[in-house]
Amino acid sequence: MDRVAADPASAVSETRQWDRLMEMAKLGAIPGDGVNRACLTELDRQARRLLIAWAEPLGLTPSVDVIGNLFLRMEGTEPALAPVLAGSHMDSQPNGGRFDGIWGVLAALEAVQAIREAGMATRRPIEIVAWTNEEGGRFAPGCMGSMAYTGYRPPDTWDAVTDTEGLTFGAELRRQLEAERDIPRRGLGVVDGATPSAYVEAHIEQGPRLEAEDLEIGVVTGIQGSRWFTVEIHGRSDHAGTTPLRLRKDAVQDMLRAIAALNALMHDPEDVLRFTVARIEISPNSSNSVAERARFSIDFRHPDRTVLAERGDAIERVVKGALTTCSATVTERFNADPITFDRLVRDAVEKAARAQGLGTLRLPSGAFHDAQFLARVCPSGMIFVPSRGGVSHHPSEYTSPAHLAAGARVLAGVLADLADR
Ligand code: HGY
Ligand code: MN
Ligand code: MN
Repeated sequence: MDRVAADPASAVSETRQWDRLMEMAKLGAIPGDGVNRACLTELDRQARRLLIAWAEPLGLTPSVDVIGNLFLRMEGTEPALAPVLAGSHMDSQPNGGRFDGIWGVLAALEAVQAIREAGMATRRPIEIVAWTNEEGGRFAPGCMGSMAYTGYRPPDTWDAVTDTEGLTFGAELRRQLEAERDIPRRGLGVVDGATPSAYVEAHIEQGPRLEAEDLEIGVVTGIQGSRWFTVEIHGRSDHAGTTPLRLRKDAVQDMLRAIAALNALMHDPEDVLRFTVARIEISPNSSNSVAERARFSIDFRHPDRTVLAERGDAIERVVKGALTTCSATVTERFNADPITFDRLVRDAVEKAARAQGLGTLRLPSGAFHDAQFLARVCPSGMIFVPSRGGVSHHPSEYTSPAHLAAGARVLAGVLADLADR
């Protein structure tokens, strides 16, 4: 077919993409149009099988690596060339929406299908990827699949991490790999010498800016840094009725003092810094026994690596300085530097959006993504589409079929462009 005439964007189907998204949203559906589909669960495995069932008839070949990242490869005319990678994650938050992550995977499928239906054969192979455990909701931290794939952390780093049922990541990963033993295995990306030529991730904005400025496409300039910690306060369990306060080692009371001190450390009048405590576990968690242990999560983010270093490194000192009767252990779980995306992909996104006559906005991402780690090993970038009301990590998360189709059209144009360079 005449290559000039081939226009993959015009072969993108809004309906097909939307129908697939709604089909996927049934797997883990929760009230309010939400989704709860944690990584390495039966629901996750059903979603992966559904994706493969849509991809194989297109001639895409599935494979899985040692940490469960799932790949669907469309061969290029020059198979030996490094592939262009496109995708996102399929796992959701426990009280999540129908679009976070999964749209990026289905947009990649839609874009590759459109490239084929436009009769294009790209030089480079294109691989669609679904990363393992981007959210970190069931097993903290997030981005385990992309951190392992890029060599940022060894794949067995998190084997002993447990979920709220006490199941370990390592055991649940082995269960998943066993359940998918029929899917061909592959090496671990960059670690095993297979660095992609570029990576593109389509994702909902999860913020208000595109909608507020009535623009369809976000050309993502970079991602702010994130640091996650677990703080464990150790006290002593006592009888709530008989133990005088002066004799108590109350882990909850000291936790409150520690969080108040951290709020002071993290105070930012410009409201750029993000500090969140959202997961608290108390033991023995009984109303008439003084708490002997209080464990809480810290999610700390900022675009400036100096702020991340200075305030993040002060957390342990500030926590321990706030305690009156208990002791504490502070463990860092996740540390992702702020990154700036490469001009190559950024400009390709801008060019593809302009070719569609779409309005673009250059903006950084407040959320982290697997692209944050791919950016360390190859030219990477992201395409945002508007989120209604800027809402995400909530069942009411919504992006219109038209905006999602526009995003897939841009992704198709970017992939066709990069896969021919
Ligand atoms: O937490 C994040 O930034 C991502 O949405 N998982
Ligand atoms: Mn996401
Ligand atoms: Mn998310």
